[in-house]
Amino acid sequence: MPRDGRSVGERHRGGVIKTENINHEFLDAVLDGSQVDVYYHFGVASDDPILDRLRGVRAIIMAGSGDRIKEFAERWSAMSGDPHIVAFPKEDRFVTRYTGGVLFCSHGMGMPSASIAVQELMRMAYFLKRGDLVALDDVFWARVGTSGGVGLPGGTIVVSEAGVMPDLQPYRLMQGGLGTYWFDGGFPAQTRADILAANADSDLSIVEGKTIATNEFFLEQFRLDGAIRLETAQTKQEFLEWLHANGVRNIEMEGAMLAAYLNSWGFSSFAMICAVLLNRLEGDQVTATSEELHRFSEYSGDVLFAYLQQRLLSS
Ligand code: R2B
Ligand code: URA
Repeated sequence: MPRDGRSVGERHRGGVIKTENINHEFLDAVLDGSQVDVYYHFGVASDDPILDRLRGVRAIIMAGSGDRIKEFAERWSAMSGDPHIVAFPKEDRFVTRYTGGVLFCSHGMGMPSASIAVQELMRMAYFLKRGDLVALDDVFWARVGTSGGVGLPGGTIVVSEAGVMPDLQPYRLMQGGLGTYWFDGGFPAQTRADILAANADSDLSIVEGKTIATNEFFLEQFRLDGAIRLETAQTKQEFLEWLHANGVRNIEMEGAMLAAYLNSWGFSSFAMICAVLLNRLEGDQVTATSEELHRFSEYSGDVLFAYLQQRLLSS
């Protein structure tokens, strides 16, 4: 993986797990039993019998809130006809449910929290699939979330084509003296096309576009209603218009990292589906009623479940 590349999506080849980016030293020791992997934030470990019930996992679905995860699991249990819902005992960090071949997990808010969930879930997926890269690549990953729209009204659904940082560059990490490690922020085009096709009959407004992931809800999203204010109405407007002109359609707080980490292993099928809560060109405060917010968030669930149904239940 280059340390100096910056393309978004260019390196996404799809269909080929990149073994060189898998931490084989650690994860293969877990497979041969010489090492137990403690998925600390989920409160389970690789020698815990509960994980045997998850071996058939075919999709890993993440959302910010634990309540959402519980609702999703109930809905999928009914749709898939699997009456059993497995819950991990620890819920103070992330809420997890497994039913009908789908693992639903909350990830909290922001990339620091979500990166912990994603890394532990990738380790768990490798373990559950016993290091079989073909089986591993057959797992579909998604984040279903909320976002601020850039020129889009509340209720619009954005299927992300790339997850980038507020400077429109992909996610990257500082590596001490080694410089900056750049990731690929693209979301696989085929998965996006399949999601749109599964929702072809939907009345919802579903668009594709780039998504900005920020490390801050107020300042990095150029809000004027934070406790601290760095922008003017004019600089905010210029920023949002610059984003829009560059193909950005929504702003949230996890997508750039999610795409980066899943691309680093080369997963071929993953997506981010976000409901827009407000049009940021028209304001900063989320003023939608709780009924509207619930409805918007159901829309993103509808888009996800139409795809899951087609992918997992129709064959
Ligand atoms: C969307 O909404 C949350 C902030 O309100 C954050 O987790 C995100 O990405
Ligand atoms: N989530 C965000 O990160 N930003 C918004 O404006 C709305 C939801």
